[in-house]
Amino acid sequence: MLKIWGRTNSINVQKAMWAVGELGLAHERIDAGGRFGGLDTEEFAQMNPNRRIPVIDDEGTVVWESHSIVRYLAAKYGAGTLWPTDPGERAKSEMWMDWTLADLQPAFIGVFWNLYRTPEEQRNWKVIRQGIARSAILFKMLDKHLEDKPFVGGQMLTIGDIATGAQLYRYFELEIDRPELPNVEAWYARLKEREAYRTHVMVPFDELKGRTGF
Ligand SMILES: N[C@@H](CCC(=O)N[C@@H](CS)C(=O)NCC(=O)O)C(=O)O
Repeated sequence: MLKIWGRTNSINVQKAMWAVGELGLAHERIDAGGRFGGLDTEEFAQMNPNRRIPVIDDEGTVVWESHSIVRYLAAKYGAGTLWPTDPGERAKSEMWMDWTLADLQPAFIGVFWNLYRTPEEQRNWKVIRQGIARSAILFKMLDKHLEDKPFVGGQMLTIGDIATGAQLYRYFELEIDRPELPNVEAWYARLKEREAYRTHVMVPFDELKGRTGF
């Protein structure tokens, strides 16, 4: 059976679990990372030398890096749905996945870590302000992209939505300034209609407040 290692309040684990949920895959999730620990064992390093979650083992195929996991699961179990089979069509989603990894997530992570996970007296306000401003620019760009389509890759939910849409819950939950994002908000409302999104992404993260240890 498919096994997934990772705590439920990790955004990168959430992407893997959202894909598992959308694809309706039988699985076993094993708590790891954060207060559960387990990343410093030799067995874990054998699976992921980078010692991070998520990691999956699908009947002997081990994959780490959340976007690689989403791609693997979608390619294997979601051809024609999460995984557009035409390379050109799929590229429309893959661009946004890679953009999320390279631009959006790094911009917002500084805000989340400094504003939420760092104790108040240690917060770096320069990083917070810069991250909020950069996230606003990037979300405005995404908003423009979503002007004429319901999902990131076009008419259907795909791997692109999973990578990018996983960011929304925290972005909209934190008390920060945000620009007007009517199309992103409409997309967020569409994602919230999905059971797999509500179950695996809209996970309370209060346990992480003031915790920089992991
Ligand atoms: N680029 C990696 C990042 C993985 C990562 O940083 N995972 C974090 C959780 S979001 C982690 O393992 N933290 C250590 C811990 O939870 O103990 C991915 O997308 O999978």
